[in-house]
Amino acid sequence: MRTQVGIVGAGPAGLLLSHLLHLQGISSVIVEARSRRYVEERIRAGVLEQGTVDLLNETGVGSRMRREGLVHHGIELRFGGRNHRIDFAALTGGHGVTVYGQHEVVKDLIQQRLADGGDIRFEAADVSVHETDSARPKIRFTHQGEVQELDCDFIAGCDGFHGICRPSIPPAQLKTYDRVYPFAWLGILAEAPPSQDELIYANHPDGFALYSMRSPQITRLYLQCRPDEDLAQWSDDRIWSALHTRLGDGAGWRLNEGPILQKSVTPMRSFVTEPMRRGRLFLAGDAAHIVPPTGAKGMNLAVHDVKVLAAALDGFYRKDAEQGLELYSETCLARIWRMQRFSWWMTSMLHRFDDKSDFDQRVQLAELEYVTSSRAASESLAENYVGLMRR
Ligand code: RFL
Ligand code: PHB
Repeated sequence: MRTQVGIVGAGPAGLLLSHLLHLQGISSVIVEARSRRYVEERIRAGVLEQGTVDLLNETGVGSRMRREGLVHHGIELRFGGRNHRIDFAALTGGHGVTVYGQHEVVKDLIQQRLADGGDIRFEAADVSVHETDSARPKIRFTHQGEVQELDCDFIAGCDGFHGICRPSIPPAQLKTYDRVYPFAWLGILAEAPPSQDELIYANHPDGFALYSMRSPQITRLYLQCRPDEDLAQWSDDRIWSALHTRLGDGAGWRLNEGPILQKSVTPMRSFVTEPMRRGRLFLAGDAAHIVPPTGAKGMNLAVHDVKVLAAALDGFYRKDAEQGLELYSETCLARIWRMQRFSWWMTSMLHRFDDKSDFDQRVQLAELEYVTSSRAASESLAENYVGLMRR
């Protein structure tokens, strides 16, 4: 089997890359470990920057997002029992974000790839990459009981943080930066109509909480918990009680309850690999970097990576120019580090750190006071959240 670009992973990065390449007349095959159903139902991110929304619209995969996505022009920060709105529209010249689940983006992309005759091998086992330093790298995998070998010009490692592409690069060739936070998020999806239109990020003495949503019928909520938290210890009642306490504004704000459809625990880390390339293997998305979800940046960064990679591959095939490929890692890393800083900062400002002193905790509150009372400070939060990249 032969293709121009072999893609490992059918998450947002792999699927969007395959779609962009198709529009440029470049062939690709996606090799995915999980089933179609599994990737379409995997609940993760929910907030799309305008740049992500624009790219999906411009490339013809935005029609359901335009109908069902919820456009938000601000968020609320709650701390000290009070509520403060950060008005993105006023602070960024009218910009906002769109709340539309990552799994919905994944569904839309899979549907479009298949309608365009795209080749996605779901449930591939024993996936491995070979000869990535040569001009003919290969992906080997087992599909429907048969061992397959895919000859490629390039391989895109879009296989997430636990994939096989990054570990295929000798560790001495990479520099990694890693920070593991001493907490995790317990996330639930509830069949309850959202209690209000905008997201709420709450810093409470018991720990962080986040109120979000997926649709007019579904609420998405998170609670800071221990990294080794045992979900069995969290009955539905305990979860609702903690959410009411942490999200309360002291002025009668009500959180709507409903049946809990899903519970999960997500560890929190910041991680970057440099460079994002080895020979003809290019890493994109979570395969190369992870941010804690507090800044809502992970999927948006994955989208940016593959936009840059698709343009670089276009330059290679149409103009025989390698410059874009050579600059790929550097171009992506400039944005990644900026969003790493923002995600780390939001995480540090909003969570409870058990190992921090009383002094540190007062400084954290002072930071929240500053962000919500100074126009310069709220503008900084707003422009990073909506994803503006002024240089
Ligand atoms: P993915 O989505 O992990 O996809 C990787 C794909 O590769 C497959 N795979 C393999 N395939 C073949 N062979 C192997 N050996 C393989 N190993 C793995 C996997 O099955 C999978 O299909 O990576 P990608 O495409 O880079 O996308 C990244 C995003 O998923 C991630 O950054 C976001 O979900 C992060 N994130 C958020 N990002 C945002 O932009 N906005 C948000 O609001 C936001 N909230 C979140 C988040 C992530 C969260 N969790 C659960 C980590 C909230 C949470 C709770
Ligand atoms: C979500 O809706 O899942 C979500 C929203 C904002 C975040 C993280 C996750 O910062």
